[in-house]
Amino acid sequence: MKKSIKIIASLLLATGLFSCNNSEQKNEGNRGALASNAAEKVYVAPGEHDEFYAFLSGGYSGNLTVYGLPSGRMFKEIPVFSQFPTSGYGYSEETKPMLNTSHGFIPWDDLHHPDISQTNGKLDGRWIFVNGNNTPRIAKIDLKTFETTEIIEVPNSAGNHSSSFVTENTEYVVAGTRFSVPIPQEDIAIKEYKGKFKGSLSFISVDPEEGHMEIKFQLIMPGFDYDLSHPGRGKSHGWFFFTTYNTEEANSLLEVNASQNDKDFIAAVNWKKIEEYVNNGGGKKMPANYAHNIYDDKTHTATSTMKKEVLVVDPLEVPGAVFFLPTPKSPHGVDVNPSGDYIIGNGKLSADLTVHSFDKMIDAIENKKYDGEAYGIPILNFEDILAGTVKQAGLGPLHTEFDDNGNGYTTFFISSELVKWNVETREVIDRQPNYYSVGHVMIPGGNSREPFGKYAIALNKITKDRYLPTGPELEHSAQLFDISGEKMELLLDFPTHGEPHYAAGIPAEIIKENSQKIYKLAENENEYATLSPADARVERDGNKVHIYMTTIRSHFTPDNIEGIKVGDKVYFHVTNHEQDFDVPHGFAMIGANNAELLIMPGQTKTLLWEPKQVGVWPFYCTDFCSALHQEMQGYIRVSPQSSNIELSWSLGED
Ligand code: K7E
Ligand code: CUA
Repeated sequence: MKKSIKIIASLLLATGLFSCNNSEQKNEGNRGALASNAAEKVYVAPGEHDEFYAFLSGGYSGNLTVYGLPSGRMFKEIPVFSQFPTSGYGYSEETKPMLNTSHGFIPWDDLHHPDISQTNGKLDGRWIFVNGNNTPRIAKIDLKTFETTEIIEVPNSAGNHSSSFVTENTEYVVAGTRFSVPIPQEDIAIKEYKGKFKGSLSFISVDPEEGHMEIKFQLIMPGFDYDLSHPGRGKSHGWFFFTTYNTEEANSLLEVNASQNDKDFIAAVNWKKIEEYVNNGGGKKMPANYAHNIYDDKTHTATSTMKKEVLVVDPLEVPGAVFFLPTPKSPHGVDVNPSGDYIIGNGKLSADLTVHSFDKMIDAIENKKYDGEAYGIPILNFEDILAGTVKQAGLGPLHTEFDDNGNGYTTFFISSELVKWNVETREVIDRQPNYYSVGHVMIPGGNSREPFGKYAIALNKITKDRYLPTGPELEHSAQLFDISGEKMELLLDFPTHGEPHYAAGIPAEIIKENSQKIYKLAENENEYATLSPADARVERDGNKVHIYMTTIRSHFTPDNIEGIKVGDKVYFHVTNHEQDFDVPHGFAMIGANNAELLIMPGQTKTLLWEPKQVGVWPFYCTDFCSALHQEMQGYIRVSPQSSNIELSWSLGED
């Protein structure tokens, strides 16, 4: 019976039947006086600023987008895992190393979960961490410059989904395998999955000053699918919780075969205990191969280093560090409330929400209230750790976020609604439909000890008729709710870019004053910087030609260059001499096999061009920088390979 319910639910998920019902509910409660009230609440007058920043994951766009709340205005797309022609990220010579991996240059990923750095459980607004789901990586974005400054690849992992959440002092950012794999990788039959494939949970330490990431250790776990994770906080600080599905360890037809067990697990990891074990010499160094890419703000240049080993820990060697909490049914999100008392399992094939008690969990561990073990890891007895369930809250719970008044907000994908409930009493307080099929919900600070419970945004999977149609492909959609009252009030729909899974929000004042306006030219340490227009020049080194170029409104120095030959590799090292906020220059060269550059004031960037045809070829500035922007141009004369025309260039003095 239970089995068949699970299968029906999974069929619903697979076929998308649920969405038809939702279409009929549209535009409810959204008219007249109500609508003008809502409009006032989201209205940010021209020239005024929003109250919150919201960072939305871009899913398969590989990037992160920045919005304002409550207006829903998009401010920026920050390139992270994807090449981005708008700024030349991943195309310029300085930023190409950011996308290096053990598989070579990977210009894309699938970005799911942004999480902002914390100090004492509060958002500190220094960095935001995001995960690459496909080729397992974690990236760090500096919230001073809004630039990606570090990417670390995660070895022994596949489908880095339970990531990239931080502990309450940003001691660690974690990563967990969604797909278990042979560790180390080897050529074995897929049907040997059970018992042979393993999962890994990686704890990546973050330097408290500079933010540099290092893999401190990897826990090698049974071959389940580790779906999501969240840190303990307050009293449960020191623990980390990971959901699992496919505890059946099936290897095909997972939509049926991984839905057999009535309960899967939340893995509870006492990372402090393992940290101590590792600090005392525990664990085993294992050969590995993974990229660690760092962007330096002074040189404006990224470097990529291949790391050759990783420290792995067998959980059985650290008794008392890892336990399984049985949780119905194929839980997706695991969320910890602000006080750290409760661990919520969002069983995606269930109608109820499971709320585990941290105190009861500790008691069950101390008194060995076990219900068997899995690969030697104790399974705690379900009834002994359960605080209670939220009954019949909706269908298909995915994720829960919290406000600062003791309420949880859970998304229900199948019944397409956001449900507010009291964490202590587990009573449902309110429910609001989502248009359509909500995934995550985000409340600024909702994954910290101090949420800002004024707004929530629901991040929806299906858009259908919410906007003017744009052909078969529609952007996803977010819905902003006012959650300051007893009932949630829908204020605004706004389209998002890519597929937003999770998001992170923060009061604007925590970061806006620190936002950098320019790079100081005098501090530019780029190897190829030209700090004075008098030093602008062209140098040949075999078939490599280095052009040391400067820009200032509205001129390139040098502008006309002769003596370049077919087959040369021409490097344009462009230094922007502007020192005013918001005056970038662009640089584009006809026939370049990459993108333009957008060079910020005081910055140097390099474009590689390999001329293939004889002729005189123009370049120009791509950013409308002054009334004479159209005049910001120059020519390169390209001669045959055999020619002996001398290198020459004009400094534009005539
Ligand atoms: Cu639920 Cu990747 Cu967080 Cu999407 S995940 S919704
Ligand atoms: Cu410089 Cu347009």
